[in-house]
Amino acid sequence: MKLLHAADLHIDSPLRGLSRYPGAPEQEFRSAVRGALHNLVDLALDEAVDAVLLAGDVYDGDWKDYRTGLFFTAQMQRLREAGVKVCMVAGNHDAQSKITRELRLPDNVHRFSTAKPESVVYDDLGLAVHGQGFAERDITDNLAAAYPKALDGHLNIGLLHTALEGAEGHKTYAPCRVEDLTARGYDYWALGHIHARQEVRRGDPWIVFPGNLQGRHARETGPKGATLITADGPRLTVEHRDLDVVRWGHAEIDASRAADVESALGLAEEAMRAAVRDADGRPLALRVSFTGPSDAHEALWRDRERVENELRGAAGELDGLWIEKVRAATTHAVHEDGGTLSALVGDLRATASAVGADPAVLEGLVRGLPGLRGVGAVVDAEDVRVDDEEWRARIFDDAVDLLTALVGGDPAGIANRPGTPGEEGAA
Ligand SMILES: [Mn+2]
Repeated sequence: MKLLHAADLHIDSPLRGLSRYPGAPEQEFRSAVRGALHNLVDLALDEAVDAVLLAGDVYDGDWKDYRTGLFFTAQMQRLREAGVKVCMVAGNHDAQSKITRELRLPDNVHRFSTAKPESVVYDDLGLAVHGQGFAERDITDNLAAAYPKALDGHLNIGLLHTALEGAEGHKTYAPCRVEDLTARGYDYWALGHIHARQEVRRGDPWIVFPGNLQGRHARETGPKGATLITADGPRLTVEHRDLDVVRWGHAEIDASRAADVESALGLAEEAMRAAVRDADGRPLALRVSFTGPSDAHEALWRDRERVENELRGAAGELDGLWIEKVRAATTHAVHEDGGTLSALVGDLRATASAVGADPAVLEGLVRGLPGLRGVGAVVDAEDVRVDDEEWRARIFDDAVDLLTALVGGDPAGIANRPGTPGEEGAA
């Protein structure tokens, strides 16, 4: 028996965080999320899988119109024609209460109840799938604890959208412990919610987050796809398959090797070529960060706009490369108190990455800023999106870069430049 496990498709989630400029591969990125679902169905058909397991957040939220639902239905129809079953649960993004439009799905698709856990048994396959969807966005209950015991003589799969014990701030999403899952006696837990692929447990039972199907912004870098499960009796072989149509990457350039802006640009172009090779023919949105103590520090900051556009120009010579953003995160090469300074900058960056890693902490921080209160009324709402997790992350990155430069650089020179922080907010 073969199964294909995917999660967090987020169909028709808006494209964010990419500044448009001539030559950027915009159309490829706009259609990428749908393209990745098409790839998932292609893989299911090529591998002749028996069932596809979708562990929540198929949709990004309520449909703008029926085309979102029609696209998904058409893909499910392709699976139906090949006799492939589909089991799906709702997650926090597509919780029952959030989706106001609905379409009937083909009869090969089973959508699990959001009221209580249930089991679907395919006796012809010897497969039992247990699951429950999200009724509301915030599910604080441990759903897994109420899942039924394993069914003898079948391959048992648990389908669940959960943050597991997760980081602080994720506890609203059906939290549970690994022991709650292992206690059910299943063979495989098909989880969703965490967008980075993670094999929580590699057997007895397997517990897997497949990661999302397609990266959607600069924090979802690297290969994305689904997990193929091959069952030979009770023995499972589990493997990741890339299904993403476009890719996101981050090139960190050690600018300590650059004496000036020109040589920093040379290093960046080298890294851009390498990143394009790694993307394996896919369009790539690349963030370029200059880091480290550098003789080019001040010039990189002063000429940020030119540096960004030089790299955009250079990207035009490489097929399908979009320069998502250029970060000047360097420090002064030499300082009278170098030891203390680099320790300070190191400490600042460590604190920042701890805060940045937790969306809930970052949200609290941004919402607490007195300057943002009522700002929507006076600034174009496109520029300030306090409710947007991705926007908050970007504005935080900008703030950390600026602070690093102020600590390590020439405070007066930088602080006096107009519009320094957050100019990317208009992206
Ligand atoms: Mn989710």
